[in-house]
Amino acid sequence: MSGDVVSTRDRAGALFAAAFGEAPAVVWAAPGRVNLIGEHTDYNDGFVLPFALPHTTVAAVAATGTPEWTVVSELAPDAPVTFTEAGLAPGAVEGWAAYAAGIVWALRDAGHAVGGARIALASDVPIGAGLSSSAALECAVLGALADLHGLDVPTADRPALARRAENVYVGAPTGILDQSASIRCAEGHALFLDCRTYEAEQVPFPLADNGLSVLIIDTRAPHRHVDGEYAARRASCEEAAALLGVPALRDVTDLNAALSTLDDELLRRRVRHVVTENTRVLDTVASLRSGLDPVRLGALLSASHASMRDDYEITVGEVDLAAATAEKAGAHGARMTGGGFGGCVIALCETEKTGEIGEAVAEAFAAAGYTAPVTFVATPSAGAHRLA
Ligand code: GAF
Repeated sequence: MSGDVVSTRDRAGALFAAAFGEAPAVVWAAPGRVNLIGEHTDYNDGFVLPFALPHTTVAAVAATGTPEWTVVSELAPDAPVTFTEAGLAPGAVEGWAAYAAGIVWALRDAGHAVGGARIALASDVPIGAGLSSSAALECAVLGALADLHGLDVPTADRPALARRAENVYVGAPTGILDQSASIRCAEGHALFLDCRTYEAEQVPFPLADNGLSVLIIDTRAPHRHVDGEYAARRASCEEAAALLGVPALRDVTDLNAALSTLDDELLRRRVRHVVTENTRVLDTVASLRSGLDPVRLGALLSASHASMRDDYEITVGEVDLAAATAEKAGAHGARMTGGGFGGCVIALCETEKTGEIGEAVAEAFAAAGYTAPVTFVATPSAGAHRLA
């Protein structure tokens, strides 16, 4: 995982030239993300606090004169996927190319006259690790096509448009977190987002100035039943909100009263996670606004992990072991990031301890018979932007 945007850009350009025999007209990059805190709160109209990774997906594009789109990826350089207007019915294109087709569909559905295009994709965002590789792809293609065809798509509208591609075209019932992070994050900052109003604040996150690092531990745990479990969590939240008579769980103001209203123990646990997680996001933002207190932030991260493990039940053995081992080895706090059921853990560490903490996790994984994890340090990076 290099995070090297120049080489990703070069690879996208070379792939474009090899596939289409010309140079691209426009090139965009969009990053993956980690969510510092605020998990499964987005679809409850709540709060999230992601930051962008230095790892990006790059989309190199050029126009065609006909309403036809051809997408090629370095994952399958010899198997470009072509679709016409007929292929723009949601679900018509499947696999990785669906995320690009979904963007064309969503743009056209929103009334934008997107002409045909050739698109080449290269990426160094780890795939299937819960770091939003799909949102990075969507947001890179969106930026590139908007510039290529001179479309007036305000930046503030882009996350919702990309989310529609994922929800309606691809059919994944996600919230607004990933696309917002990929488009709206700023270097050196975390993005405090209100997922109801889409109001956002760039919160300074001066890790290096404080001798701190966020270590990302990709547990490489295979995602298990992800789609069904994610949809089930959403359904539980909607059911609980209806029983409580509120538009969304974000509107629960008295947790104890809400818990005593609900008979179902499972719904109580789900509600407790969402409500306390929203509070943890607000506490994290309040804390960061007055400087970076690693002990306070670490405690919030660890409390978030416990809530995901015990109340929301979205962790697996690998992520629990990674978080617990990182803490034991000296991290200020650690939590799973992203949708769950595998994926990555983030650990807030003194920079000089990142190596030993990573090694401790690797040793614990070996002892448990788990696949070796991959660790790297991520600095809060820029949101989607044009490269050429
Ligand atoms: C996934 C989804 F895509 C996001 O919308 C969000 O719900 C996240 O899981 C959990 O916080 O990344």
